[in-house]
Order: sequence, then C-alpha cells, then structure tokens
Amino acid sequence: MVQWTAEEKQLITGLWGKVNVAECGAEALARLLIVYPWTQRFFASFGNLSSPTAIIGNPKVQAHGKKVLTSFGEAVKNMDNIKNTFSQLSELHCDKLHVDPENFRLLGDILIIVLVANHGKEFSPSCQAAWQEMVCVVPHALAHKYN
Ligand code: HNI
Repeated sequence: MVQWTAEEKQLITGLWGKVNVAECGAEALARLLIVYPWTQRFFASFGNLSSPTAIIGNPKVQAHGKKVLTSFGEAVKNMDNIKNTFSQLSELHCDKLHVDPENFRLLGDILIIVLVANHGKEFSPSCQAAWQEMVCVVPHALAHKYN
C-alpha cells in the first residue's frame, strides 16, 4: 500500500478539483480506443468505432469515458483505501468483463497525457510524479481480484 505524503495528496486533489471529468474522461477513453485499437473489442455494443472521428464523436464512448473517470475520482477521495474502494469493480472487470489488467495501465498512461494536454500549466513535474503513482495504484487495485 502506498503511504501518500501530505504534499502528494495536496497535489493530486488540487489538480483533480480543476479537472473537467466529462471532457477528460471522454478524451481519455477515445484515445485509448484509437491508440490501442484492440481495446475496441470490449465495446462492441457501443456502435460506430470505425475511425478516430467516429470514436471521438460517439456519445456512448463519451458517456462511458465520463463514467470511468468519475470512478477514478473515487480513488482520489479514498487515497488511503484504494484497494477496498475498487474491490467490486475489480471483480466486475475480472469475472464478467474479462478485461486484461494491462489495459488499465494503458488507460492510466493515456490519462497522464490528457492531463498534460488540458492542464499543462498546473501539471508541474511534482504533480505529475504524484499522478504517475496514482495511475499505477488504481490499475493495481482493479487487478487485485484477478487470479
Ligand atoms: Ni471499466 C464498466 C471503471 C478501465 C472496460 N468500468 C465500468 C464501470 C466503471 C468502470 C465504473 C461501470 C460499472 C457498472 O456499470 O457497474 N474501468 C473503470 C476504471 C478503469 C476502467 C476506474 C481504469 C482506470 N474498463 C477499463 C478498461 C477497459 C474497461 C481499460 C477495457 C479496455 N469497463 C469496461 C467495460 C465495461 C466497464 C467493457 C462495461 C461497459 C458497458 O456498459 O457495457
């Protein structure tokens, strides 16, 4: 378990308070589907994913991206208890959805890129360092129930 310092907590929650979850969530999921096209197979029910333009404009991708990033926010609110916070979601992604946990890490890397793109000025190197740890801890927690 990560022992967050007060400064790391401040850096993470401080930036999170400025993030537009709907916009950044939609962008992150769209980028995941475009940059790592094999991830599209989990979203076959989402309709048209035939091109980057279709993916970015797809309302189901946008809504789901918002849902995923909102859920990521639960980690920000429960930084000392991330594993328990995601235990049900870990079961869901493992038992029902069969998502390879490597994909959580890919989404984490994409999220960092989206945060740089949208919050470059506030995203100082130390802020990135704290977030980089966050996008490691969340996938770890989501992968916890896999065996
Ligand atoms: Ni994920 C559903 C959270 C990464 C594929 N996912 C959810 C839901 C949440 C969620 C919340 C909705 C659950 C419910 O309906 O009860 N997902 C998260 C989080 C991350 C993540 C916090 C990582 C940070 N999910 C991924 C990745 C993939 C993924 C990387 C695949 C590449 N998730 C899914 C699929 C669903 C899903 C598929 C079901 C979608 C649907 O509605 O059909």
